[in-house]
Formats: sequence, structure tokens, C-alpha cells
Amino acid sequence: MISKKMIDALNKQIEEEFYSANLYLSMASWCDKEGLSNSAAFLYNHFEEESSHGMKIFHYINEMGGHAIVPGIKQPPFEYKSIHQVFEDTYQHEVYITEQIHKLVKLAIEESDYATNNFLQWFVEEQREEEATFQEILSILKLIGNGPTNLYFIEQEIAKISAKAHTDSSE
Ligand code: OFO
Repeated sequence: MISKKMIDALNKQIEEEFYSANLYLSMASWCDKEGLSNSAAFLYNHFEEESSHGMKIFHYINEMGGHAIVPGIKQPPFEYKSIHQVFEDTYQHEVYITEQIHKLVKLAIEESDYATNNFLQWFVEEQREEEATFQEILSILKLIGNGPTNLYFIEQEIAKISAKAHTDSSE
């Protein structure tokens, strides 16, 4: 039996996942406007992934006899100084989301809610992979550096990471 406290916490996480989706959609749009089409494609893809994470929790709550609530979502930032800032923010955001997922796991364990703990393990692994991907992007951006002509090389590298992330998620 899932507790009201657990359902409320999962509903809060739906909001976090949908906010993540909108954040990446906003970043994708900024990249599009700047002509960074590979980075935009990567982030549009992440928008869809985050939406699917929100829906995964949504359906779980209802399957468990709870009531999934469609959240109000605050507007994400839409202006960025550079592509470096975009990816620095994605990484920081993923670290924050990992903390939220770990809090949910902690609550499930405290409540001896083994089903929800088991359900959340998928998210634990997903966060580990996402942090690793964004960390890899940050390392590459650091190596390439900051000049405007470097944007071309950044775009090439993002396309490679994007293709790899897509292959991994469809395996
Ligand atoms: Fe929902 O996967 Fe990261 O945030």
C-alpha cells in the first residue's frame, strides 16, 4: 500500500520532470535561434525524454491507486550567454534532479514501500547516465575552449554524443 506522503512526493517529482522538459525545450529553442542545430536537436530529444519521465511517474501513481495531478509549471529561463552556459546549467540541473530522486528513494525505504523503491531504481540509473553524459559534454567544451570559431567543433562533438545517447537509450 502506497502512502499519501509518497504519492504527494511523486506528484512533486512529476512537476520536476515536466519542468526539466520545458527547461530543455527552452534551451533547444535558444540553440536553434543561434544556428546551433546539433545542440538544438540534442536538447529537443531531451525535452521528449523528460516528458516521458514525467509520464512514467504519472502512470505509476494511478496504477498504485493514487491520483496523479497535472502540475502548474514555472517558466524556465530563455536567454543564455553562450552554449557553455547552456550545458553548465543542464549539468547543474541534473545534479539537482538526482538529489530529488535520491530523496524519493530514501522516503520509499523509510516507509518500507518496496514497490516504489523498485520503481525508482530506473530513475536512479537514468540520473547516473544523464549526469555522465552532461559531464562528458562539459569536459569536451572545456577542451575546445571559448572562441566563436570553436562553435563548429562543439556542434560536431554534440552530434556524436547525441548519436551515442540515442543508441544507448534505444538498446
Ligand atoms: Fe528525468 O531525467 Fe534527468 O532530469
